[in-house]
Amino acid sequence: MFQRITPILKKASTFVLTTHVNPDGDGLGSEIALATFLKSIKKKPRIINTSPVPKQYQFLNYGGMIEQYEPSRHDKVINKADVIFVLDISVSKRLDRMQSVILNSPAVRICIDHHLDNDGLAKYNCVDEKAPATAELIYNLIRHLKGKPDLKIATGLYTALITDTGGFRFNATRPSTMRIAADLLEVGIRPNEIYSNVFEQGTYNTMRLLGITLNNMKSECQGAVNWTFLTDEDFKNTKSKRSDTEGFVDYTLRLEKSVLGVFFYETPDGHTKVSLRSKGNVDIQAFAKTYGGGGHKNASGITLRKPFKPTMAAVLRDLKKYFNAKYSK
Ligand SMILES: [Mn+2]
Repeated sequence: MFQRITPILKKASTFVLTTHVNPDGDGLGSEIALATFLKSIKKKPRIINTSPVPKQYQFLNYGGMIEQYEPSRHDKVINKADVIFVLDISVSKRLDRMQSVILNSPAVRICIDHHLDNDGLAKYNCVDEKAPATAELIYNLIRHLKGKPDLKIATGLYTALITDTGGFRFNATRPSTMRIAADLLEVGIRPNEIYSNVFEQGTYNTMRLLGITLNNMKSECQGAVNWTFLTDEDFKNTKSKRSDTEGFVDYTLRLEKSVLGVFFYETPDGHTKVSLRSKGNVDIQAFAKTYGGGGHKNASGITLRKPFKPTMAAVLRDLKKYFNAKYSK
């Protein structure tokens, strides 16, 4: 997979790395790891993202290496880059505000990703949809280029692995994931510190918001489908941000019979965001696709520019129909 891009990388000197809107541990950890490696081989990488770095990932932002996109500051950089790496996505709309400048840049675009959808945004695609995290591919690329992870690289990759595998508990976790993690431990990372940086940064307000989320939970289809929601008012009352809800959707799968969980929230402009999770063979990516969303078989998302309450009701109605037709005995 990396054979074709190796000569391009060797020749190039300036790089732009980016990831999806509302970046997660995998997107950010992969960026930091790859940029740090590129610097070590005397290349000039810049990390430019459409969204800011969430608080719990600030520890990865060494020396403010991760920049937030501002057209006046970055359009030139993006247009002059030799190579643009798009990490952890292969659909251009998830580049959000950066979509047009990236698609119009003469740079060679390379996607490194593990998602199923691909709209041909890049000339070169290093995509392994069986990989549990983009970081696994970044690790393999660094190894392919005869690099060795240092502490920074290892911290980025380990953060990416534990966030995208849910602490190595998701089904996509495979032997190679554990071998990579073992190698990163040998570099000297501290797993407890990384875990604490990512998962133990809650605030009193986030806990109140989680309380509302749990209180709103409804169980349907004999307990197989569980869903919950947060309105704009809930965010205002708890002085919380949308990014504070990371991981909330996972609670919908914690009920004993639950195989499909949904978390809805109202966006600041009154629209609808849907996060879907499932267990085993329940494919929620296929459902998300019918609404223009995407992701993985067991973890997908949909954004709908439509008013919250009626849209939530419509999605739920269709989801129950979908579930009953395909999975109920
Ligand atoms: Mn990922």
